[in-house]
Amino acid sequence: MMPRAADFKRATRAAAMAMITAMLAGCTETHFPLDTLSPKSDLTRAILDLFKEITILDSIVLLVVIGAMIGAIFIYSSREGDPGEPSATHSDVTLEMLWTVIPAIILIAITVPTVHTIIRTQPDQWPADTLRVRVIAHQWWWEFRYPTLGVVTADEVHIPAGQPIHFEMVSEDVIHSFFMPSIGGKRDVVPGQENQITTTADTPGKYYGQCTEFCGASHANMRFRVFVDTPEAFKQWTAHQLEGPLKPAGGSAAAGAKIWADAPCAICHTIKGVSGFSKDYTFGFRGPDLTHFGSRTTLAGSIMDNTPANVALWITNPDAVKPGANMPTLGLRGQQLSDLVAYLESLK
Ligand code: HEC
Ligand SMILES: [Cu+2]
Repeated sequence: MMPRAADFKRATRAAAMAMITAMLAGCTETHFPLDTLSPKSDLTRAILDLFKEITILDSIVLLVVIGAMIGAIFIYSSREGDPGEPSATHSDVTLEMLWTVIPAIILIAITVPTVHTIIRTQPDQWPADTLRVRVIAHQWWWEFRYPTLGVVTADEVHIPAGQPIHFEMVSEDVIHSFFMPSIGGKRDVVPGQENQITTTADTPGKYYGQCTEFCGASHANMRFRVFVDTPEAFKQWTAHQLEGPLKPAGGSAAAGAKIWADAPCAICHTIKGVSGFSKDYTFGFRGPDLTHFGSRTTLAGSIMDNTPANVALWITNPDAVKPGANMPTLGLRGQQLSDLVAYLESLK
């Protein structure tokens, strides 16, 4: 049976409502956290202010143009009884000047604040108390190094609120893009070049980030978290990260430490003071530093929560969790696997 027109109308209305609801849901922080409309730093506030200025300006232009068009339809339409074709105006220098000069003024009004914001948010010099964070992009995870503090971590970057942060970004392989909408906007990370973002986060909390330049099979699985800490919490976090790894007292974790010592994991992973490279060795580093792996909330490019079950799943078959992952399947199973997981999770 053919649906009646009324049914069709109702269905269309329901679909439109569903779409509007879905779009509005996109504005909430919890469901769709990569939201550029909730700035939490000086840089992202400046970008949002610019966006608002330009949107207001554009809306005024839109209203004027639509208004003029509707007005013209009512005022200048031909009426019944009008004689023949309307006359054509061949040239009107005043009009032509006007519609050249007005758009030029509008473009200048957009360009000046845009260039001003770009310059303001990419300073050549930054305050003396700026904290440097080196961001190294890898297929498909993010390494974070704090050259002045000596901390190395992966996929979860901690920064103190209220202090300027200078992210200096390099890539180990292909082009990636570092996108943390609430804290630092977006910038490409290009091999052989160092790009930067300087930003001061102002609100402690957990924020989300994502690689936004297609970089291969697991591009979509290359996420990260930004933890904006209070200055005290950041100090504590730093002090803790600088400590050596915790030594398991006994039980499954201690058995796991022995498995770690014999397994080939250390070819690619550092656990400071246990295995890995000398501290001068900075490149060719193939996997995340695991010295404090247990203190991270997520793993593998922040695509999973850091739970023993997920870590076991990861080690059993990284490629199944994350297509193309640059970690091999090493055939650990059963008790061996659960001991190793207990050891990694004990590395708080
Ligand atoms: C050939 C290098 C290589 C070897 C060997 C290797 N891994 Fe990995 N591992 C990686 C890479 C690369 C990643 C990051 C993958 C990603 O997120 O895309 C990783 C990620 C991890 C993670 C998640 C870390 C995080 O913070 O996200 C854990 C845990 C881990 N490996 C454990 C192990 C264990 C245990 C072994 C030994 C059984 C091992 N790895 C052997 C390369 C390796
Ligand atoms: Cu990427």
